[in-house]
Amino acid sequence: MSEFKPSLNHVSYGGQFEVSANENNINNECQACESGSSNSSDVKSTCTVPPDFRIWEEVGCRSDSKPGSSFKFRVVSYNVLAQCLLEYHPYLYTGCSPHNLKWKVRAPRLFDEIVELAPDILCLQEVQASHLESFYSRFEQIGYIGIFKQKTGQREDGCAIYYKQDLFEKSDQCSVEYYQPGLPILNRDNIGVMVKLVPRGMPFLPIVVATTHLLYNPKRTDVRLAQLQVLLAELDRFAYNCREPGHLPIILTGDLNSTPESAVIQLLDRGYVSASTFRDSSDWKRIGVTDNCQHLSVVLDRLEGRPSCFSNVKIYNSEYSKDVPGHSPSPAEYSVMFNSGAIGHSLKLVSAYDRCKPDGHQEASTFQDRWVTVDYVYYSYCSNLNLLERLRLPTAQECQALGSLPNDVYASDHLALATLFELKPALNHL
Ligand code: KL2
Repeated sequence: MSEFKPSLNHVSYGGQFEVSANENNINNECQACESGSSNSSDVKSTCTVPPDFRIWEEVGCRSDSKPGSSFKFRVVSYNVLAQCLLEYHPYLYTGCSPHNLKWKVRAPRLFDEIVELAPDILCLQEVQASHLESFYSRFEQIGYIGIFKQKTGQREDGCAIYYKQDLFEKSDQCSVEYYQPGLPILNRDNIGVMVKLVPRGMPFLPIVVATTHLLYNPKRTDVRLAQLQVLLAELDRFAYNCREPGHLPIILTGDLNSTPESAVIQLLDRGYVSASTFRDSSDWKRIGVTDNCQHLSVVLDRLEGRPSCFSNVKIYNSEYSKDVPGHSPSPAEYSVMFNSGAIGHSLKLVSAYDRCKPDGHQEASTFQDRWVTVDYVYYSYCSNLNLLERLRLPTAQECQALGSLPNDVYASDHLALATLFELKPALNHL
């Protein structure tokens, strides 16, 4: 697809960073830093982060694999706060030291924060397109390959996925535009991006990694749910393994701008949500996306044993829209698939984070009127993929110690999510 930027690995880094040791320090101890305010008085940091604020915690079952028989990799998802958005909404950051808001200060801190997390796959939201060459190419210089998809319309930021070149080979990629002309519920410029990665040394077990940044407007859960529906339909198609029918292991990350109790998260967690008030079925018939978050053409092709990679996908600007003669089902004939009053999906996803600690305290990844979780890592609940560890998220209460984000420890207004996965060969590949 034309808007899909080419791989960034050939873009040379041309940015300049004035990195002082102070700016570079991302340890959990806050340093006093100089205020950039006009009176240039020294402002002592108000952020006192406890040492166990963000520790790696073991999750569920430990690896029972023999050494060498499984593949372990880290996935990070991070909304890095586009500088242009920070500057469009300065009223959101009045509690921050002006020094901590400068891109010149935030960029090297973001870099160090991410390097410290050592992701093998890095999913980013709010990547400013104009910073790709001057900043993000630094990741290519240290061994990552990146793909980037800019939001549509006049939006200056987008989502990117970087992966370690020595660990993975990309076999396919796909971007998803949620904007669908003539559909009021899909009239916003958000996007998603996904990539099929083959671990080197485990070529028989590709994984699909997707990331997205859904609409912010707190009143428009209906739009976010519709955006997710389109993303899930594309994931269902993209992650399907025609050779061994079923989906490849999926890792879906992003800033969903949705709290755990929202309809968006209910759909992901439970696999269905009641949605009669959110839908106009004629819109969905027009783009051929069913109540089960699948392309109608893909469903019918699979039922009839045709490879769904050639299905006649109807969404606007799909990289996979194909005009396949004779393969164009009429949604009118399948009304029942668009009028059930509920939305479901069959991808069997589970969240890497619990959102609620065992003692009942809620986790938080950002501040939106209150400390809340809006960032997620989901993964396929399947025998091949295991979650081993995650970087602990603080509780909303613990976040009080952060003051306002970005601060002198965390360079964005979100906290990064970080996970360690293990991929094991299926029984028939042992
Ligand atoms: O919530 V965000 O920040 O994931 O951290 O996603 C959006 C918001 C991002 C992209 O649209 O820009 C921020 N008030 C507060 N924040 C806003 C607003 C707004 N009116 N509009 C956009 N954003």
